[in-house]
Amino acid sequence: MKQLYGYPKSLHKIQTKYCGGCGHGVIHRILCEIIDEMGLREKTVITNPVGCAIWADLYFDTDTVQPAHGRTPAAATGVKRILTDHLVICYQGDGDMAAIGTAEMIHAANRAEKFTTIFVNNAIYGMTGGQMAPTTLVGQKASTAPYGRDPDGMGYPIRVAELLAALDGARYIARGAVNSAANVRKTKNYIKKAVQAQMEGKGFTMVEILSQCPTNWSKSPIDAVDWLEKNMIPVFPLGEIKNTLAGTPAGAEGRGSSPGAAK
Ligand SMILES: Cc1ncc(C[n+]2csc(CCOP(=O)(O)OP(=O)(O)O)c2C)c(N)n1
Ligand SMILES: [Mg+2]
Repeated sequence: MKQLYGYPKSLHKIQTKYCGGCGHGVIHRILCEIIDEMGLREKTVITNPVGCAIWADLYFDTDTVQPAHGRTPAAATGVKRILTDHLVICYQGDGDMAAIGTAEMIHAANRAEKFTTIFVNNAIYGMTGGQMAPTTLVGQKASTAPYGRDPDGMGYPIRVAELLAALDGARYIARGAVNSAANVRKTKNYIKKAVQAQMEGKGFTMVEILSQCPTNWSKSPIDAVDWLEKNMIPVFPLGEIKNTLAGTPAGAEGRGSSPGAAK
């Protein structure tokens, strides 16, 4: 009982600032459960994004860093390279990661930086009032796409997990969702695998998480979880997209102990 309904030690017991039905709070919770289960609270640094999770340091009872918009992978790189035995979590939204921070994310993954990215894909800029994000679905309305996203001129939703999986430095890439209890459990397992891989010194790890934003989707929390299931999952399929944790990283063959080879 205590395990189910108690508070993880790594999560501050404060009133949430997130809107009703928002997925960020659930994601914070499962991340904190993992940090507690692995006994890593005193060794964790979380780099917050600019976005709705900018207040993450209010919730996480761990060390945190607040970099500029999209620059969390650069900050996480610096922290992890100095504190090599620490768990470093790079927490980002879709605007933060896949728009303004595209360069940082791609190069951090390509350099096989040994931190774990939690990428919260709610298909919208939540904090700033519902502008179109790189992950907004075709036809989905946003304040900057009032008639829906039209690929002619606005492009297509970016599948970040698949994009990063193409890079040799990325060792573990998975996509989960927090729209149902079953998906929350699976997502927690993905994060746990990524965290374990990081603590074993493997290369870049990322879990993309499809997450509800009822406020900016103009939906009730119940309708939002249904909408995610019916509309987002077909575009962003769930599961492990890449897992080279057991074997030799693709592209690393023959490079021996070259500093470029992802471990
Ligand atoms: C340099 C800079 N440009 C723009 C902004 C405005 N801004 C704040 S949050 C945000 C987008 C956040 O969206 P996302 O990363 O998807 O996070 P969410 O709120 O949806 O969780 C933007 C554009 C900013 N704070 N700094
Ligand atoms: Mg977003």
